[in-house]
Amino acid sequence: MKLEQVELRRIHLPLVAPFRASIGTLHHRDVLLVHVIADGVEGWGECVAFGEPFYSYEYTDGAHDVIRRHMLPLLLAQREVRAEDVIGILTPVRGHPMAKAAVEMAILDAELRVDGRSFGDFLGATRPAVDCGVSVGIHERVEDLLRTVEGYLADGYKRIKLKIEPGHDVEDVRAVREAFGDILLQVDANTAYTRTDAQHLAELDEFDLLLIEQPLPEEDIRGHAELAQVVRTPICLDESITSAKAAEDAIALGACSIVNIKAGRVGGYLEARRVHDVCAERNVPVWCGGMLETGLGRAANVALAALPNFTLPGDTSASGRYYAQDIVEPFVLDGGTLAVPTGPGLGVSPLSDALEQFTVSVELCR
Ligand code: OSB
Ligand code: MG
Repeated sequence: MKLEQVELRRIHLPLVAPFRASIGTLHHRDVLLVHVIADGVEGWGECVAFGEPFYSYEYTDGAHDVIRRHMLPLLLAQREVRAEDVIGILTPVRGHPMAKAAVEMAILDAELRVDGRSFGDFLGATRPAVDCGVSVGIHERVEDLLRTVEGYLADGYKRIKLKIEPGHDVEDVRAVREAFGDILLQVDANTAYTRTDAQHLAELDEFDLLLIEQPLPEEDIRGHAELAQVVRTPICLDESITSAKAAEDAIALGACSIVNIKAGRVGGYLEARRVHDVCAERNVPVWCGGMLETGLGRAANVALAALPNFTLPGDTSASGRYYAQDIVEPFVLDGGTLAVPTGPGLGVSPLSDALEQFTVSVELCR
């Protein structure tokens, strides 16, 4: 398709409650949306980078700048652009996977709308709905943590993930395990530990967690492999898995036995599908991570999570877990699951009133 026009729209969405992880606390999402017009149809992409570079080096202003100054000129110069060619066209730009993923997502959405095909169908979804988990931020007081978890279990979430960091780990997990019994439970450290914490992390083994996510720094593949020899809880990588190749290597080195897939982190939904395939070939289960997306990114994530090797519930929570008002029709939990959209492309479109309400700026590029 021929890219006719690209709009870079910034929105500011307040969260229903602050979300605290070892890397910092979020109070709102400062999101960049990529809105393309091509062959007379629209396409939407969501950049998952946060306002501050605390989870990844990418952050919203940086992604906006690199897309505007370095990516769009390459794409707008093409006579024809296909979604599967976007990453190749953008190879002169090093890194910036989240920015690239947002651009690819918008073009893929437009392309699929032209073809009348859904994201789920295109990616290879094999289920009409996906099991949902929820990621629970660090709470200063255990009583408050238990009240939050209780609420999510009442909502129907099928698995609880607790954010942990030194000082908020073993006792928090013990309290949740004691209060709620045999629930599916896992933890995410967002790189908060070091190799010398191996014995401490082994104290989590008694709680039969599904997995411990990204305990060590993202570069420390060898450290994770060594840790896997000391702890019995399966190690899952998030930040370290930047591509299908990285997943292949981490698995071969024994650094993880489960993988969290986030399309933004690996440079798009096409690469995310390759990560899924690499893991499936090696019998490594995957699950769909989240970046507190709006309903646009959520639609694509739910489609991805419907692929066959997504055998663990994902961080694909309902819109209401994040936002009082989403920018598309809200995703609502049904028996602990979210339905995979079936309409063309993402199968959802922004609600113009909500979009305008939260828009901070709009920039037109052509
Ligand atoms: O590591 O998965 C993560 C939120 C912010 C930064 C990093 C992470 C998270 C989550 C939330 O765990 C997942 C979600 O509900 O979207
Ligand atoms: Mg994580």
